Amino acid sequence: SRPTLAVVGATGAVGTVMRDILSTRQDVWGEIRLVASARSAGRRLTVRGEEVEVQELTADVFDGVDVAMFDVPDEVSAEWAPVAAERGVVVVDNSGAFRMDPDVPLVVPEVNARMARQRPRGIIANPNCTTLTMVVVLGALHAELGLTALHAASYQAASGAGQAGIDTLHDQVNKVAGNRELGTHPGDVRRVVGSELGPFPAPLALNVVPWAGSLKNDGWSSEELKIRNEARKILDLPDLKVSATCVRVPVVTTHSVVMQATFEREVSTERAWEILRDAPGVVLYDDPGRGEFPTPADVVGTDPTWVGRIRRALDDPQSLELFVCGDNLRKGAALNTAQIAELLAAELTAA
Ligand code: 11C
Repeated sequence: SRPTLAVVGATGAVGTVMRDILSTRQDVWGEIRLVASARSAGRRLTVRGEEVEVQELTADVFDGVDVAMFDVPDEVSAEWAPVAAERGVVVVDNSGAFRMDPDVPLVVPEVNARMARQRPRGIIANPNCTTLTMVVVLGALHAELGLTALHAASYQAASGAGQAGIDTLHDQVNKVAGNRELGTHPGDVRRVVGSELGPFPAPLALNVVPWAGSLKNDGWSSEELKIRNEARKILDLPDLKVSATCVRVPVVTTHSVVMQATFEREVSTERAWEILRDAPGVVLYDDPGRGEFPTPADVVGTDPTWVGRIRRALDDPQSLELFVCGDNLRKGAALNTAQIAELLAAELTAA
């Protein structure tokens, strides 16, 4: 019989995209159970065209469940993923709680699907959305060329900060819309936006904010360290040189990243095109003469990572410059989680 799936955190920004993905991908599931906090329990939500009542997150909700996808805050995953795992459920967790645990694989099916089979804690982690925006392209290039260093600058969408991020950006855009003066100086959005900054440390409408996550040692943000640690683990390159700067931009959904990737040997733009044209999960869209390069407006709502603006560095024949875009709620979160869960469903059905 088909495995039973629980979706924990079914009502958030990622949970909503998850229900859409489960309704449109090939259906490998028997029962799908929707689970959320007590506040949302009892709501009726649609998945696969059917209304399902949301159940409260309790230990008993996992009875009879084979696979559970978690999209909840770190502390909720830290508490509840082991509860589910103890009941024999395989958990695919999208929080940061377990990603760097050596007994928890961090899986991106296009790059390291085989790691999903080694899960001593019964938990598989899903990477951060900014890591996911980069790593499918990096994985394909690394397999052929040997990656030695990565410099990255992100242009992250508001929805990376969840529904509160989306709402804050829309509210601020409403405030600045049509207001060409914007205070004494043209573009002085802070005066118009006021103090309602939501989850961001500065106004986001008509602005860019070089910050995501929390402050860690020596001025690094948690998001920048996640990129480094997670890329190293997924690519199985524990000593990879990585430095990143994470920036929030006034885009609703789809993260973009500028990457400078350095390899063991000389590279060419043509070789990179050749590799990326055939890479699973990647769309090569790179013809600036015809205005062809990815932008969030084109990429939002799609599954692959899009890559363009590929150039060999003028001063280093071993380095490439690239621009990638990926829908942070799809491949960056719900889709990758669903892909991992599908690997498990195939394993369970074959057993
Ligand atoms: C953001 N990438 O855009 C973050 C959100 O570790 O899963 C996801 C945080 C995480 O704000």
